[in-house]
Amino acid sequence: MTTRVPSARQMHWHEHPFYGFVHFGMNTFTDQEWGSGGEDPALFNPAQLDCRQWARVAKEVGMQRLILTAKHHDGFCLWPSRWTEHSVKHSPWKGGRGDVVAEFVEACATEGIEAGLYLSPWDRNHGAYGQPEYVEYYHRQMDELFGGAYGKLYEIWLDGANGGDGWYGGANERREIDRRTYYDFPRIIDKIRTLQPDAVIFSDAGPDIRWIGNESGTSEPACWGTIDPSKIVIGDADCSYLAAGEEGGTHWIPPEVDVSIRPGWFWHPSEAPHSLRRLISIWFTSVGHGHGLNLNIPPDRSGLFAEEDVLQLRALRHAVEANFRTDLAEGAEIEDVPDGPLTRVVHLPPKTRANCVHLEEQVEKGQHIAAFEVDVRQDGAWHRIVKGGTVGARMFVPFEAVLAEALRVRVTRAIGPVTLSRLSLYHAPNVPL
Ligand code: FUL
Repeated sequence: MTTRVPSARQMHWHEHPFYGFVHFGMNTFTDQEWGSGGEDPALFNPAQLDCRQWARVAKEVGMQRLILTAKHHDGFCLWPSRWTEHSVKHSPWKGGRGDVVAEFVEACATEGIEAGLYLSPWDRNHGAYGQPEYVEYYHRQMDELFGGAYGKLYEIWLDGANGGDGWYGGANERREIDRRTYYDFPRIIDKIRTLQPDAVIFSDAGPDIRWIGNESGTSEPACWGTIDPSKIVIGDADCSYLAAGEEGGTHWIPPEVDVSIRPGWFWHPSEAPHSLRRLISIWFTSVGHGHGLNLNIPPDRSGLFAEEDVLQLRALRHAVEANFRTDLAEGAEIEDVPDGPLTRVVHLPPKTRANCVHLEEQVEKGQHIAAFEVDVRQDGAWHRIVKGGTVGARMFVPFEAVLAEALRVRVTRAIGPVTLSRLSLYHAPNVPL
């Protein structure tokens, strides 16, 4: 079996590329991004917490999945872990008898979306952080969360961040770990595979999906789903390698674009959601480039998605729907002409107005297109409008609107047999130009 094509688990993920991150926890109440770990659990008190609202909104706007920060770097656990006192069980929320993770997975199941969890390896609360004992603690927490008590999970998000200083049981010091060896990621990944075989595992290096290399929602138009994971140290990755992938890389580990709808990952009273224009642009450089879009919506202190965030999500959904309602290539005469690895012509009604082409390769058979060009024919003459790089699972290419009588896609370089399984054309009202 070749490792250069998607597994069934990865294909499922490719088919559902839009999902949401939920950064929620102690930081929501302390107005921080990275809590030190010494925060008082008494501060956690979301008076109206309603995971059903999160799941309902996600479902309504077309997200397939939500991923909750069960534990962020500050170590505060949103479930009553047996292995620490730094959790919801010492908070006033529900008199210390609540379990946000349980409510979250149940809400996702009720709304018919998939649940995933983030469990930060870096823990600024734990006194043994940096010692082998902490790694065993992390394993016990994986057993609690992934071992079946919370049901089936669909994505496990392994964070690479490791900033050094923290509270660490009151020591208040800087602790360095060896990023290559301390966590023993292969052992962590084996455990997740055993406990949650259907979950895609995210980290800088996969094994299922990789980081795109930035948190701003952007990506390059040329990008390979393949990389060589042995070249990556989780938490110390070469971001440009992650962004480009590797032509002929050894393993299919496509990128996830993770980005927040607001400047921060956690909710802050002074921040507002990004403009619709920015969100549309993020959509094009994530879903539109064949990657996953993990769009973070941070619940506020009441425990709900903020109304202004919900309005932006709905606006994004409507903008995307309006863009791709009518495929101008549907029903058109398609002709393959013998020129290069593949040249396909779409004959259109005269003066068809278009500004976006949508291509897909059948990645089950491998990603092979390395360069392509799009031309239009006007009054009998061909004009090039776009030069592209890779195609992969999905590639939306926006361009200045043109009037055309035919459109031609020419694959100019390929590293294997070309299968253009989709060629659609739109006149999209919301393109980022
Ligand atoms: C990073 C973390 O340091 C941020 O706080 C956030 O959780 C982001 C998704 O991942 O590594």
